[in-house]
Amino acid sequence: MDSKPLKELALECGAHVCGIADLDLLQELPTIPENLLDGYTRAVSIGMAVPYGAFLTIDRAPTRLYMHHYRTVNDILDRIALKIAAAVESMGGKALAIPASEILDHKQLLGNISHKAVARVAGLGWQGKNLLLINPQYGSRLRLVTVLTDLNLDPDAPVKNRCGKCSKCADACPAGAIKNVTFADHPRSRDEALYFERCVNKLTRDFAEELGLGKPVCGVCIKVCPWSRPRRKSSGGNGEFGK
Ligand code: B12
Ligand code: SF4
Ligand code: SF4
Repeated sequence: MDSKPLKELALECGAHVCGIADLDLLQELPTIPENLLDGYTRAVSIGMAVPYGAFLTIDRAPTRLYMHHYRTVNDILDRIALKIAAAVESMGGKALAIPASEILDHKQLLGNISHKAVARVAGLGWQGKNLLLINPQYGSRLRLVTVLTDLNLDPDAPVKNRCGKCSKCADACPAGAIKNVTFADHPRSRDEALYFERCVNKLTRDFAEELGLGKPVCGVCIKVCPWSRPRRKSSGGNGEFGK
Protein backbone atom coordinates (compact mmCIF):
# COMPACT_ATOMS: atom_id res chain seq x y z
CA MET A 1 0.00 0.00 0.00
CA ASP A 2 1.28 3.48 -0.93
CA SER A 3 2.57 5.26 2.18
CA LYS A 4 2.74 8.68 0.47
CA PRO A 5 -0.56 10.09 1.84
CA LEU A 6 0.47 9.34 5.46
CA LYS A 7 3.98 10.75 4.91
CA GLU A 8 2.52 13.91 3.37
CA LEU A 9 0.15 14.29 6.30
CA ALA A 10 3.04 13.99 8.78
CA LEU A 11 5.01 16.68 6.94
CA GLU A 12 1.92 18.95 6.69
CA CYS A 13 1.53 18.61 10.48
CA GLY A 14 5.08 19.89 11.05
CA ALA A 15 7.24 16.78 10.90
CA HIS A 16 10.56 17.09 9.04
CA VAL A 17 10.92 13.43 8.01
CA CYS A 18 8.78 10.30 7.93
CA GLY A 19 9.52 6.68 7.00
CA ILE A 20 7.92 3.23 7.22
CA ALA A 21 9.52 0.36 9.19
CA ASP A 22 8.89 -3.33 8.53
CA LEU A 23 8.34 -4.72 12.04
CA ASP A 24 9.54 -8.17 10.95
CA LEU A 25 13.06 -6.68 11.23
CA LEU A 26 12.46 -5.72 14.89
CA GLN A 27 11.11 -8.95 16.37
CA GLU A 28 14.13 -9.22 18.73
CA LEU A 29 13.72 -5.69 20.07
CA PRO A 30 12.66 -5.55 23.76
CA THR A 31 9.28 -3.85 24.29
CA ILE A 32 7.02 -2.94 27.20
CA PRO A 33 4.72 -4.81 27.39
CA GLU A 34 6.49 -7.79 25.81
CA ASN A 35 3.63 -8.37 23.34
CA LEU A 36 3.43 -4.70 22.26
CA LEU A 37 3.97 -5.57 18.57
CA ASP A 38 1.41 -8.41 18.41
CA GLY A 39 -1.06 -7.69 15.61
CA TYR A 40 1.10 -4.91 14.09
CA THR A 41 3.19 -5.29 10.93
CA ARG A 42 4.51 -1.78 10.22
CA ALA A 43 5.50 1.37 12.08
CA VAL A 44 5.31 4.94 10.88
CA SER A 45 8.46 6.67 12.15
CA ILE A 46 8.23 10.45 12.40
CA GLY A 47 11.02 12.94 13.13
CA MET A 48 11.12 16.63 14.00
CA ALA A 49 14.41 18.49 14.49
CA VAL A 50 15.13 20.75 17.45
CA PRO A 51 16.36 24.04 15.88
CA TYR A 52 20.17 24.27 15.89
CA GLY A 53 20.04 27.62 17.74
CA ALA A 54 19.04 25.78 20.92
CA PHE A 55 22.34 23.86 20.78
CA LEU A 56 24.35 27.08 20.42
CA THR A 57 23.35 27.80 24.05
CA ILE A 58 25.02 24.53 25.16
CA ASP A 59 28.71 24.23 25.99
CA ARG A 60 29.47 21.25 28.25
CA ALA A 61 26.05 21.12 29.90
CA PRO A 62 22.39 21.57 28.89
CA THR A 63 20.50 24.85 29.37
CA ARG A 64 16.92 25.75 30.31
CA LEU A 65 16.49 27.09 26.79
CA TYR A 66 17.37 23.69 25.30
CA MET A 67 14.99 22.03 27.82
CA HIS A 68 12.17 24.27 26.60
CA HIS A 69 12.69 23.28 22.96
CA TYR A 70 13.08 19.61 23.95
CA ARG A 71 9.68 19.69 25.68
CA THR A 72 7.97 21.61 22.87
CA VAL A 73 9.20 19.25 20.14
CA ASN A 74 8.07 16.22 22.20
CA ASP A 75 4.65 17.80 22.54
CA ILE A 76 4.36 18.51 18.79
CA LEU A 77 5.50 14.95 17.95
CA ASP A 78 2.87 13.45 20.28
CA ARG A 79 0.20 15.52 18.54
CA ILE A 80 1.41 14.52 15.05
CA ALA A 81 1.39 10.86 16.14
CA LEU A 82 -2.27 11.17 17.22
CA LYS A 83 -3.17 12.69 13.84
CA ILE A 84 -1.40 9.87 11.99
CA ALA A 85 -3.14 7.29 14.20
CA ALA A 86 -6.53 8.87 13.40
CA ALA A 87 -5.70 8.86 9.68
CA VAL A 88 -4.69 5.17 9.82
CA GLU A 89 -7.98 4.32 11.55
CA SER A 90 -9.96 6.26 8.93
CA MET A 91 -8.17 4.13 6.30
CA GLY A 92 -9.49 0.98 8.05
CA GLY A 93 -6.28 0.10 9.91
CA LYS A 94 -5.34 -0.45 13.53
CA ALA A 95 -3.03 2.19 15.07
CA LEU A 96 -1.12 2.73 18.31
CA ALA A 97 0.81 5.96 18.91
CA ILE A 98 3.81 5.50 21.24
CA PRO A 99 4.70 8.48 23.49
CA ALA A 100 7.67 10.51 22.23
CA SER A 101 9.58 10.56 25.49
CA GLU A 102 8.24 8.44 28.32
CA ILE A 103 10.37 6.25 30.60
CA LEU A 104 8.32 3.27 31.84
CA ASP A 105 11.06 1.23 33.52
CA HIS A 106 13.10 3.68 35.60
CA LYS A 107 15.55 1.01 36.77
CA GLN A 108 16.59 -0.25 33.34
CA LEU A 109 15.69 3.05 31.63
CA LEU A 110 13.30 1.75 28.97
CA GLY A 111 10.32 3.16 27.10
CA ASN A 112 7.57 1.15 25.31
CA ILE A 113 9.85 0.64 22.30
CA SER A 114 13.05 2.24 21.01
CA HIS A 115 12.09 4.98 18.54
CA LYS A 116 15.72 4.92 17.31
CA ALA A 117 15.54 1.28 16.30
CA VAL A 118 12.24 1.90 14.48
CA ALA A 119 13.60 5.01 12.71
CA ARG A 120 16.76 3.15 11.65
CA VAL A 121 14.73 0.35 10.04
CA ALA A 122 12.45 3.01 8.46
CA GLY A 123 15.49 4.49 6.67
CA LEU A 124 15.54 7.81 8.54
CA GLY A 125 19.22 7.48 9.40
CA TRP A 126 21.94 5.36 11.00
CA GLN A 127 22.88 4.74 14.62
CA GLY A 128 25.97 6.82 15.32
CA LYS A 129 28.85 6.29 17.75
CA ASN A 130 26.84 8.37 20.28
CA LEU A 131 24.10 5.68 19.97
CA LEU A 132 21.69 8.30 18.58
CA LEU A 133 19.88 8.14 15.25
CA ILE A 134 21.77 10.35 12.80
CA ASN A 135 19.70 11.72 9.92
CA PRO A 136 21.74 13.05 6.95
CA GLN A 137 19.74 16.29 6.89
CA TYR A 138 19.32 17.03 10.62
CA GLY A 139 21.88 14.85 12.40
CA SER A 140 20.77 13.70 15.85
CA ARG A 141 18.82 16.95 16.43
CA LEU A 142 15.93 14.88 15.13
CA ARG A 143 13.52 13.83 17.88
CA LEU A 144 11.34 10.84 17.13
CA VAL A 145 7.94 9.28 17.59
CA THR A 146 6.37 6.01 16.38
CA VAL A 147 2.89 4.89 15.33
CA LEU A 148 2.33 1.12 15.07
CA THR A 149 -0.10 -0.11 12.43
CA ASP A 150 -1.39 -3.24 10.67
CA LEU A 151 -1.84 -1.43 7.32
CA ASN A 152 0.33 -3.13 4.69
CA LEU A 153 2.36 0.03 3.92
CA ASP A 154 5.37 -0.20 1.55
CA PRO A 155 8.40 -0.25 3.90
CA ASP A 156 11.54 1.89 3.48
CA ALA A 157 15.05 0.41 3.62
CA PRO A 158 17.73 1.07 6.28
CA VAL A 159 20.75 3.21 5.29
CA LYS A 160 24.47 2.69 5.83
CA ASN A 161 26.42 4.07 8.78
CA ARG A 162 28.32 7.22 7.73
CA CYS A 163 30.24 8.03 10.96
CA GLY A 164 33.51 6.95 9.31
CA LYS A 165 36.64 7.99 11.24
CA CYS A 166 34.89 10.85 13.06
CA SER A 167 35.14 10.80 16.88
CA LYS A 168 33.84 14.28 17.73
CA CYS A 169 31.06 13.04 20.04
CA ALA A 170 33.46 10.77 21.96
CA ASP A 171 35.98 13.62 22.32
CA ALA A 172 33.36 16.09 23.61
CA CYS A 173 31.23 13.92 25.93
CA PRO A 174 31.46 15.51 29.42
CA ALA A 175 31.12 12.05 31.01
CA GLY A 176 33.68 10.26 28.80
CA ALA A 177 30.82 7.84 28.08
CA ILE A 178 31.20 7.21 24.32
CA LYS A 179 33.42 4.23 23.48
CA ASN A 180 34.11 5.35 19.87
CA VAL A 181 32.90 2.06 18.40
CA THR A 182 31.46 1.79 14.86
CA PHE A 183 28.77 -0.79 14.07
CA ALA A 184 27.43 -1.73 10.65
CA ASP A 185 23.75 -1.65 11.63
CA HIS A 186 23.20 -1.44 15.39
CA PRO A 187 25.06 -2.35 18.60
CA ARG A 188 24.06 -5.60 20.31
CA SER A 189 23.56 -3.68 23.56
CA ARG A 190 23.79 -0.10 24.76
CA ASP A 191 26.99 -1.09 26.60
CA GLU A 192 28.68 -1.91 23.30
CA ALA A 193 28.48 1.78 22.34
CA LEU A 194 28.56 3.56 25.71
CA TYR A 195 29.86 3.37 29.26
CA PHE A 196 26.14 3.55 29.89
CA GLU A 197 26.27 4.30 33.65
CA ARG A 198 28.56 7.32 33.06
CA CYS A 199 26.02 8.89 30.70
CA VAL A 200 23.08 8.06 33.00
CA ASN A 201 24.82 9.49 36.09
CA LYS A 202 25.81 12.67 34.27
CA LEU A 203 22.24 13.26 33.09
CA THR A 204 20.28 12.17 36.15
CA ARG A 205 22.59 13.34 38.95
CA ASP A 206 24.65 16.25 37.58
CA PHE A 207 22.18 17.78 35.13
CA ALA A 208 18.64 16.85 36.29
CA GLU A 209 19.35 17.14 40.05
CA GLU A 210 22.34 19.42 40.64
CA LEU A 211 21.70 21.80 37.73
CA GLY A 212 18.02 21.61 38.70
CA LEU A 213 16.71 20.89 35.20
CA GLY A 214 14.43 18.14 36.56
CA LYS A 215 14.78 15.99 33.42
CA PRO A 216 17.74 13.86 32.24
CA VAL A 217 18.79 15.89 29.18
CA CYS A 218 22.24 16.77 27.81
CA GLY A 219 22.63 17.68 24.13
CA VAL A 220 26.45 17.83 23.95
CA CYS A 221 26.89 14.78 21.67
CA ILE A 222 24.11 16.16 19.45
CA LYS A 223 25.68 19.63 19.17
CA VAL A 224 29.18 18.51 18.18
CA CYS A 225 28.09 16.00 15.53
CA PRO A 226 28.93 17.46 12.09
CA TRP A 227 25.64 16.07 10.69
CA SER A 228 23.63 18.20 13.17
CA ARG A 229 24.72 21.49 11.57
CA PRO A 230 21.94 23.15 9.56
CA ARG A 231 22.28 22.50 5.84
CA ARG A 232 20.28 23.64 2.85
CA LYS A 233 17.98 20.92 1.56
CA SER A 234 19.23 21.53 -2.01
CA SER A 235 22.82 20.87 -0.92
CA GLY A 236 22.16 17.15 -1.32
CA GLY A 237 22.60 14.25 1.04
CA ASN A 238 18.91 13.88 1.77
CA GLY A 239 17.52 12.70 -1.55
CA GLU A 240 16.06 9.48 -0.27
CA PHE A 241 14.91 10.71 3.13
CA GLY A 242 11.78 12.44 4.35
CA LYS A 243 9.69 11.49 1.36
C1 B12 B 1 15.18 5.92 28.50
C2 B12 B 1 15.70 6.99 27.57
C3 B12 B 1 16.90 7.62 27.91
C4 B12 B 1 17.80 7.11 29.05
C5 B12 B 1 18.56 5.88 28.53
C6 B12 B 1 19.19 6.11 27.15
C7 B12 B 1 19.35 4.90 26.25
N1 B12 B 1 20.36 4.97 25.39
O1 B12 B 1 18.58 3.94 26.31
C8 B12 B 1 18.67 8.36 29.32
C9 B12 B 1 17.97 9.21 30.37
C10 B12 B 1 20.11 8.10 29.77
C11 B12 B 1 18.58 9.07 27.97
C12 B12 B 1 19.53 9.93 27.50
C13 B12 B 1 19.45 10.56 26.27
N2 B12 B 1 18.38 10.60 25.44
CO1 B12 B 1 16.87 9.44 25.64
N3 B12 B 1 15.37 8.32 25.63
C14 B12 B 1 15.01 7.34 26.39
C15 B12 B 1 13.69 6.71 25.86
C16 B12 B 1 12.52 7.30 26.66
C17 B12 B 1 13.64 5.17 25.88
C18 B12 B 1 14.89 4.51 25.27
C19 B12 B 1 14.80 3.01 25.31
O2 B12 B 1 13.79 2.40 25.62
N4 B12 B 1 15.92 2.35 24.98
C20 B12 B 1 15.94 0.92 24.92
C21 B12 B 1 17.20 0.42 24.21
C22 B12 B 1 17.12 -1.09 24.14
O3 B12 B 1 17.18 0.94 22.90
P1 B12 B 1 18.23 1.99 22.34
O4 B12 B 1 18.71 2.86 23.44
O5 B12 B 1 17.62 2.63 21.14
O6 B12 B 1 19.47 1.11 21.87
C23 B12 B 1 19.32 -0.09 21.17
C24 B12 B 1 18.53 -0.03 19.90
O7 B12 B 1 18.51 1.25 19.28
C25 B12 B 1 19.34 -1.01 19.06
N5 B12 B 1 18.81 -1.31 17.80
C26 B12 B 1 18.64 -0.64 16.64
N6 B12 B 1 18.04 -1.41 15.75
C27 B12 B 1 17.81 -2.59 16.38
C28 B12 B 1 17.22 -3.75 15.93
C29 B12 B 1 17.12 -4.86 16.81
C30 B12 B 1 16.47 -6.11 16.34
C31 B12 B 1 17.64 -4.79 18.13
C32 B12 B 1 17.54 -5.94 19.08
C33 B12 B 1 18.25 -3.60 18.58
C34 B12 B 1 18.31 -2.53 17.67
O8 B12 B 1 20.67 -0.89 19.36
C35 B12 B 1 20.71 -0.52 20.76
C36 B12 B 1 21.19 -1.68 21.61
O9 B12 B 1 20.28 -2.76 21.52
C37 B12 B 1 13.71 7.22 24.38
C38 B12 B 1 12.32 7.36 23.76
C39 B12 B 1 11.94 6.05 23.11
N7 B12 B 1 10.82 5.48 23.48
O10 B12 B 1 12.68 5.55 22.27
C40 B12 B 1 14.50 8.53 24.47
C41 B12 B 1 15.42 8.89 23.31
C42 B12 B 1 16.23 7.67 22.93
N8 B12 B 1 16.33 9.87 23.89
C43 B12 B 1 16.75 10.77 23.06
C44 B12 B 1 17.79 11.70 23.33
C45 B12 B 1 18.03 12.78 22.31
C46 B12 B 1 18.56 11.60 24.50
C47 B12 B 1 19.74 12.46 24.96
C48 B12 B 1 20.59 13.15 23.92
C49 B12 B 1 19.27 13.47 26.02
C50 B12 B 1 18.75 14.77 25.49
N9 B12 B 1 17.52 14.80 25.04
O11 B12 B 1 19.45 15.76 25.46
C51 B12 B 1 20.57 11.41 25.75
C52 B12 B 1 21.49 10.57 24.83
C53 B12 B 1 22.15 9.42 25.51
C54 B12 B 1 22.79 8.48 24.50
N10 B12 B 1 23.96 8.83 23.99
O12 B12 B 1 22.22 7.42 24.18
C55 B12 B 1 16.03 10.65 21.72
C56 B12 B 1 16.96 10.14 20.61
C57 B12 B 1 16.76 10.85 19.28
C58 B12 B 1 17.75 10.38 18.25
N11 B12 B 1 17.88 11.16 17.19
O13 B12 B 1 18.39 9.36 18.38
C59 B12 B 1 14.84 9.65 22.08
C60 B12 B 1 14.45 8.68 20.97
C61 B12 B 1 13.63 10.53 22.46
C62 B12 B 1 12.88 11.09 21.25
N12 B12 B 1 11.55 11.06 21.27
O14 B12 B 1 13.44 11.55 20.29
N13 B12 B 1 17.47 8.68 27.28
S1 SF4 C 1 24.12 12.51 26.35
FE1 SF4 C 1 25.84 13.74 27.23
S2 SF4 C 1 26.79 12.37 28.74
FE2 SF4 C 1 25.48 11.07 27.43
S3 SF4 C 1 26.80 10.32 25.77
FE3 SF4 C 1 25.90 12.23 25.00
S4 SF4 C 1 27.38 13.84 25.57
FE4 SF4 C 1 27.87 12.04 26.80
S1 SF4 D 1 30.02 13.08 16.03
FE1 SF4 D 1 30.96 11.84 14.42
S2 SF4 D 1 31.21 9.78 15.34
FE2 SF4 D 1 29.75 10.91 16.61
S3 SF4 D 1 27.75 10.34 15.79
FE3 SF4 D 1 28.37 12.23 14.73
S4 SF4 D 1 29.39 11.52 12.83
FE4 SF4 D 1 29.26 9.76 14.23
